[in-house]
Amino acid sequence: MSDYQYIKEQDPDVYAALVGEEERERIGIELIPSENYASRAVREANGSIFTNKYSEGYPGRRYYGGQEFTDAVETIAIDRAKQLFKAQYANVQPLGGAAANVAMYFALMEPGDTVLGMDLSHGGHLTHGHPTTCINKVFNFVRYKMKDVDTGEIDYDELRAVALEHKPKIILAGFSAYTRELDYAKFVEIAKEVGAYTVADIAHITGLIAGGVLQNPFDHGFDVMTMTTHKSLRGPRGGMIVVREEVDIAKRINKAVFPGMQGGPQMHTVAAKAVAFGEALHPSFKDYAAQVVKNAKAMEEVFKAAEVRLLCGGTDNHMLLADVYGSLGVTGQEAETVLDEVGITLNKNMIADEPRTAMDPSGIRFGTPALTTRGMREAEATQLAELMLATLKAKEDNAAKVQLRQQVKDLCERFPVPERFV
Ligand code: DSN
Repeated sequence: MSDYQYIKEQDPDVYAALVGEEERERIGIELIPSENYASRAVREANGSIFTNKYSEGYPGRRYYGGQEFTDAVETIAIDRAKQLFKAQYANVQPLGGAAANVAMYFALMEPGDTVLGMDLSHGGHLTHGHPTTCINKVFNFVRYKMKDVDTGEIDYDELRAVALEHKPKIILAGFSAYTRELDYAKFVEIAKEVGAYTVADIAHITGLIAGGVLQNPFDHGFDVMTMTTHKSLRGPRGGMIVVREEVDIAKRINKAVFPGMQGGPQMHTVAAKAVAFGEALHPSFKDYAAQVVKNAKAMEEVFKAAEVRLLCGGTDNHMLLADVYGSLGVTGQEAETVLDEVGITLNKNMIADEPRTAMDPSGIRFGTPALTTRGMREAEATQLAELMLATLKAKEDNAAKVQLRQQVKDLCERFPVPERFV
């Protein structure tokens, strides 16, 4: 537990919200696959004195004085990021994954140029050019999809055909709701044919790549990776861009982040990134990453045994997508709400070729990064999946839900959120 000594004395309203969130996280289980628990050390750095400092520019090239310590901490973050992702260059200043993607687009393209990315309804992300986003007014986005939504196989023939037709400047691999490994070599092969850059948005799977359980797109020749730092990597909320080897790309990325898009970097977050990257370089992080995937497989088995349809037929990573409406007659929104009632937090999600609406879709998306941080293994992941299914079946049964809430709480209390990972 944190003490929040000064906030408690000075601002009881904010104190109440902080304590409430601590308790919510303590007695409930977090299955949103993009969330995790940051260590106490990461949170100390994130709440540190660096929030006081302006430091526009990069280490050794700043616009204001007094930078000896900001330079030191940003250099540590950059060096560790390069080591984690086998990159020659890293920009640790993006405020989040969306900011990282927008900066990357402006670094590699001119307005009107084309990006070929995964369709949102098949697992892509808003920042991959959804019509509602600002970047969709600046760049042209074309799509590829899965060939078979029940195996997750990407339609690489379609991807190549769209690339040949539209001549994109960027071919983007990556997703926020997709559960299979990608054929990165194939992306590179097609990109070479049309003269496109290859970019992987690895926001969800950062920790799995850093921990060596999923492939690193750089090993297949990708040019750039964008990411968030707060998901499976267990860092502070933020973004990052890494470049495999080309100095010219790295220079353009740096200019696009600052002064192109952002002002002063948030050095407290950069310091927290440095701490988190140090934790991810620790040998124990490999075990964590491997366990995340094993736990997801354990949950997959329970859903499969219950004959609940899983998109992509299962998972290779940390997340699962279940068609709960098609299999159990419970909508994604109903599932999210009833699971919240028993202390299991996840999100409703559209399934591929969704027949319902975005606000009340057919699916749910859930994953294992946070529960694995609590030290849970296959037995607990299995138990949680069983509790989920029991809750979905007990939708209207208040007495059953009270019991299920207690079981979730008991499990959480057996596996408290750790303060330190190394
Ligand atoms: N909001 C993130 C997620 O949940 O996947 C992506 O931006």
